[in-house]
Amino acid sequence: MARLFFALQPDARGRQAIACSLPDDLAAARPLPESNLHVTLVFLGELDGDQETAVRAVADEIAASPFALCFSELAYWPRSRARVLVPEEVPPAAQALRAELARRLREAQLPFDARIWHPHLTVARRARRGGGELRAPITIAFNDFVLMRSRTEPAGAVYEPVGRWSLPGSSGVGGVG
Ligand code: 2AM
Repeated sequence: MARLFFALQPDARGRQAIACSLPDDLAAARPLPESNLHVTLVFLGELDGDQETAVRAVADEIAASPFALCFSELAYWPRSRARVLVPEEVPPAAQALRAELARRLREAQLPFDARIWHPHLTVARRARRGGGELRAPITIAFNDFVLMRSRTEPAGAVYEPVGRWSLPGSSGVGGVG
């Protein structure tokens, strides 16, 4: 069994933009390591090997366009005690990617969290109210999406991409990486 979710992963340039724009004071005990930064597209949960194979087949069928997200707000979400980057707006291509994944997962009778999608990028956990503001809005281009595996280590969750699919019109690569 593996705990899996589809996500958007900022590339090196995106991670750099985030690092440059975050305030020094995040008001949080646990900033996320750069390698963990992502926007969840669809949370799947614990899947067995057959389900993971079926999920990969769903991803193979996706035809969606690349897009950019502009994060202008560093919010505090009290329920998850997280500091999160929230996009100014969700472009139609991003909504279409999420909708197509959800539709095909439903058709394949695969389990996923079907609640309304609130795209966000968590930058710190165990946070409290307060802390600094973003120095500048952050625009990140996404040319692919990934299947991420989550493992719980003593120091916190570790997320690892175990599959990558390019969005047409981009020069992304298939396979793991
Ligand atoms: P979060 O960053 O707001 O905690 C791995 O757990 C990723 O999936 C995290 O980005 C988490 O969001 C997200 N996620 C979305 N729905 C979830 C759910 N139902 N259970 C756990 N994590 C979920």
